[in-house]
Amino acid sequence: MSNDFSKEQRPDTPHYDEPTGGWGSVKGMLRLMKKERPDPLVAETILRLNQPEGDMCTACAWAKPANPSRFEFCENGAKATIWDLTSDRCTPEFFAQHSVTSLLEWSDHDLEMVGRLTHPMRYEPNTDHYVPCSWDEAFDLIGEQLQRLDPESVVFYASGRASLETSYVWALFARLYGHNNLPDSSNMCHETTSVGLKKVIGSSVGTCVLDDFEHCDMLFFFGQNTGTNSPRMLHPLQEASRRGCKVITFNPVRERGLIEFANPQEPLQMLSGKGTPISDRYLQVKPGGDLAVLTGLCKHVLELDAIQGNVLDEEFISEHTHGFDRFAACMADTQWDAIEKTSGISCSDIKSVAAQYARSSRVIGVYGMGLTQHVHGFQNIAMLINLLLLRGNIGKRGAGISPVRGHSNVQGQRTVGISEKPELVPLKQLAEQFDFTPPTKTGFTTVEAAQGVLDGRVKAFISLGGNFARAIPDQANTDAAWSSLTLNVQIATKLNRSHLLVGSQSVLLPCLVRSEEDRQASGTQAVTLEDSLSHIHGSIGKRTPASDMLRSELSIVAGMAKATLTPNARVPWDQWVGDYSKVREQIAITYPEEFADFNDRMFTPGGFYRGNSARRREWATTSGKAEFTTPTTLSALREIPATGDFTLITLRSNDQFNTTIYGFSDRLRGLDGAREIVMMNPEDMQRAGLVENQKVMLEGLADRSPERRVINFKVVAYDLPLGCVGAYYPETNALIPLNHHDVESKTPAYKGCPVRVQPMPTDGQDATA
Ligand SMILES: Nc1nc2c(c(=O)[nH]1)N[C@H]1C(S)=C(S)[C@@H](COP(=O)(O)OP(=O)(O)OC[C@H]3O[C@@H](n4cnc5c(=O)[nH]c(N)nc54)[C@H](O)[C@@H]3O)O[C@H]1N2
Ligand SMILES: Nc1nc2c(c(=O)[nH]1)N[C@H]1C(S)=C(S)[C@@H](COP(=O)(O)OP(=O)(O)OC[C@H]3O[C@@H](n4cnc5c(=O)[nH]c(N)nc54)[C@H](O)[C@@H]3O)O[C@H]1N2
Ligand SMILES: [Mo]
Repeated sequence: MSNDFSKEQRPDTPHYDEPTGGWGSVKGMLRLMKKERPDPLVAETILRLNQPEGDMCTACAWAKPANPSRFEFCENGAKATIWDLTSDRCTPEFFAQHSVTSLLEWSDHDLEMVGRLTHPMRYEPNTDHYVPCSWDEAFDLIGEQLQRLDPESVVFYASGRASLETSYVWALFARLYGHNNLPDSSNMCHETTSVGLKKVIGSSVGTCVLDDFEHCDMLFFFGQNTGTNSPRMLHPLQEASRRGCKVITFNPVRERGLIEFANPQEPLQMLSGKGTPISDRYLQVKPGGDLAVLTGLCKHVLELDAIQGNVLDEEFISEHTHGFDRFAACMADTQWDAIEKTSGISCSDIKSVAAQYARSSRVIGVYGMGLTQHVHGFQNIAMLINLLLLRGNIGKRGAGISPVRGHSNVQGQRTVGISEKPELVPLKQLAEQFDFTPPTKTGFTTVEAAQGVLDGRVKAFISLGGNFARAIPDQANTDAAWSSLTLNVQIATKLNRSHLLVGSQSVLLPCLVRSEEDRQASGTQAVTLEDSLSHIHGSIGKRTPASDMLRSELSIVAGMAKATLTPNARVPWDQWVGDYSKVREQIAITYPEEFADFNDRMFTPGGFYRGNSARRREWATTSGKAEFTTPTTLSALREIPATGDFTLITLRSNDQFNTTIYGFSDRLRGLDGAREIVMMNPEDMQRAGLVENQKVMLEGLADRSPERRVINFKVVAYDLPLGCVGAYYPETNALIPLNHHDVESKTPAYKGCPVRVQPMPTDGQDATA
């Protein structure tokens, strides 16, 4: 199935006709305000979001421009802030009322709705309740346990929000203690990027900056849902579209944000309700079919060059790349019928996009989870790079590769040392700087950490934010294994399921959020983070903390480290907690190229750029050149399901931030009220004998031993390619086995899981999961 902008959404399926942004987004914010009754000063905080010397949004990682608009925030940034600054509290009294076992029955939404955690809590196995404890008690307990354990049996997981300062001391603590088990939420999203781009262009992050978005004449969007997941990016897209830049989108779902956007900051658009069209072509590729599309695009670019000449940037190819001949031969050998069949896009559509590409001189390739979360995610990214390399679209103004990162500091966490891959970290420098011998053994990725919990190799799990147990694949099977942990420590803001999967000892440590004032010995502290376009920004919180007992993430990490490690004069934890600029000094020593004069530059409007070798056309790859990669398959899926079965893509709604569920309205997809739904093409429904609202169970087929099922999901007719079903994450994570991941980077293949959809036996009454 393919369609371009002129084709409307299938009329027989639910959809949303309004542009993204507009009044709908204002209503979305107001609804949450009513529910959370946040700190009355929340409006002031929202207005400071992403402003120079303001508060850097905790939602997505999109760039913060040097000249921000008066309102440099979006619906989701505002929602994240309201969620953080709620007036509800999750207190010791709450925990006295509810046992841990009873809380396990609560939904993700209801757990977080209890409110902000207020006190450090320790699990009491005899009563099955969390009970309050002092910070010293918590740190002593953690230190005592960690000293007893083999460091290699301990995992330090980080969700991508914590600041550069906290992340740096977190990774240092792990290495001083003796392991590289530093998985990060990035292992579940853009690890494919970190591994893939590093291999093919020698830089693990994107090459674009905001200026490129102002000068490109064509933009590709592969599997990234801008309207929901990085809405502020719609501003440069709107500008680009108005300039006449062509936007071509490949996505199985017609996402509103990539179709039309009404800027809430433009009164005319708000009054007329008419937005700016974003995508010139919108092609509903089959899941995993991007590899075939990209093969078709490259093939036709090569064909056009053979016919009319001057299409390839031959000078760039010969001077800067390696592997062209083999790659070009493979493209020539691939047949169009296989490309059409695997992608679901017609040869003529692919050829016309390729012709547009051949006419454009500055092209950016943007992508998200639709490329990274696949078994052949690496090849997806390598193929997009191949397409860009053919016309020299890396390292020139207005061109490049632009992965859109997830959490607000996920990219930065990797930059300052949170990595399970020791070869990416300047261990020699750390050894000198802190006078110790850093561990050199490769640590666990996210799936290896989860596997370690399952098979008992992991004895202690320390979590800097996040909701690991709910975010990983194979949730139902892994849940049971957590109880065999010796220690589960969770640094968090709100209660979630990962806190309830208690081990012999479990500790819940409540921390400040970024918008709260962080007062330490030397006064109010600022923190820093890195955005998707590799710019570093300072951020200062001003709100009164949710409780007097809260501590900053940095001081919690330092507290645990002090209780665990033997003292080291080079690591003055108390001084660092008292004044974060001292940590930034250490970061600048470890990473002089990126962070020289860190303290002086941290409030540069628009952030300071940490540089990128590929952008300078210096290729830190094995061959010293940018690599053309010859693909080995046309589909990013491990297998195309047999007739009658489906490929499941797991989706985020417009009313969630990962496992944080704000509400039940997926407005931009025209869906409302429920999350346990499965979206299906009406023709597929008919063939399977299913009707709208029918209750079904989904069985994961990637590995059927043990059986992986979810039950009582409701069928919703939706405009999807044939053979593809969509359902929300994390409700369907139980269907995906841990070993179903990108071959190279181990990023879970959350966008390509084979499933069977079957009616519930008797409307759900007798089924067991
Ligand atoms: N509001 C909000 N913002 C967020 C988040 C959130 O949950 N809520 N999460 C944050 C995080 S951590 C991340 S990593 C990012 C994620 O942001 P995105 O990268 O946008 O990730 P997803 O929404 O999971 O999926 C993106 C798109 O991929 C499409 N897709 C699925 N399979 C395929 C495929 O095979 N090919 C193609 N071409 N497309 C496909 C889906 O239809 C969807 O539109 O967003 C961040 N921002
Ligand atoms: N099926 C499927 N699974 C997926 C995905 C998918 O697309 N499909 N996406 C994957 C991706 S891209 C990601 S990034 C992961 C997300 O995985 P995680 O990053 O582990 O999960 P989050 O839902 O972002 O974590 C939410 C929790 O973080 C805590 N928190 C919030 N703010 C703060 C803070 O400032 N400090 C601290 N210490 N804690 C805080 C709160 O307690 C909250 O409950 O999920 C992955 N799982
Ligand atoms: Mo992510």
